[in-house]
Amino acid sequence: MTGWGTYTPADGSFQRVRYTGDPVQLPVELHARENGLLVTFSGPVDRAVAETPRSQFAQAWNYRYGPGYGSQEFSPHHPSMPGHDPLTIRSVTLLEDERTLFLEIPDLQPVNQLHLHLRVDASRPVDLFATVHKLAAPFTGFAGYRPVSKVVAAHPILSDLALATHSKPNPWRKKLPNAQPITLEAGKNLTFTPSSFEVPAGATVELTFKNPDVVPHNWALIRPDSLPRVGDLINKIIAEPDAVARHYIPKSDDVLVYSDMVPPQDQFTISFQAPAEKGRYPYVCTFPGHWMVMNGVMIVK
Ligand SMILES: [Cu+2]
Repeated sequence: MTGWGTYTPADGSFQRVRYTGDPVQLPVELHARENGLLVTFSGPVDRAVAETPRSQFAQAWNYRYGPGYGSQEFSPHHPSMPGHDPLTIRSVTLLEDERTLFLEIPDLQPVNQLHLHLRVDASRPVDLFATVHKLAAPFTGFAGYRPVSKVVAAHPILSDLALATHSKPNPWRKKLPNAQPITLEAGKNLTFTPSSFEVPAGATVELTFKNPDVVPHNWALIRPDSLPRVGDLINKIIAEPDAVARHYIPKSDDVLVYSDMVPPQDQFTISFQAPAEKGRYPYVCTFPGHWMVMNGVMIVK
């Protein structure tokens, strides 16, 4: 048992496992469904312990594929940020076989690493580590099932590959002469500060978007009256493997100008020509889930 992954000074080996006759409680099956996880144990599960949601814990993280060995652990929800995402377990149901638990986790998505810490009786909790490649159809065989419309995210490996092969430099990241400087910030509770500003038609604008928040945001200018259309595309974008590489910018003619996704405590400057046509041009953060509240308006006068 020396070599890769250990620091033992001498050779050793694992000789024999003998069943002592003592009760064992081990997970023997795991199935990922769109609305949660089915976990089957080798022996009967204590309903009172297992069905208490606080007995159970689930978290997830992703790795970055790269030329170096090893990877930091990244938040699946905020792909560029190190960290784990805890998963909310809405309910726990012990099925009729008294050995299978359904953990209802509406936010479950494909992830490189899923960690479950489960208590199913008075013995020691069980830790399970799995890679979730695909989600099967929702599990409906429990009281309280309610259908949810859900967009299943692209596999994290495909998103990583797209980052390495599809990333393009931002087309507006350049200096233009005689630009009117404008500074915007991500405010509290998914807002832009200011929530509107004016520019003369056709003016050259140098816009700096600052992000003092704790999650990533971006800034995208879109055509007048296109917010619902663009929002609909943003809602579906996590299913596209190159969404992260595209900074969550939807593929649409309605999007006129945009910044890259700006990590917390960072900023991004772009220069562009304001539209020649007067009007109210919405701007929006296209990070999934933000657009409905995180928007403002650039008034072209
Ligand atoms: Cu945002």
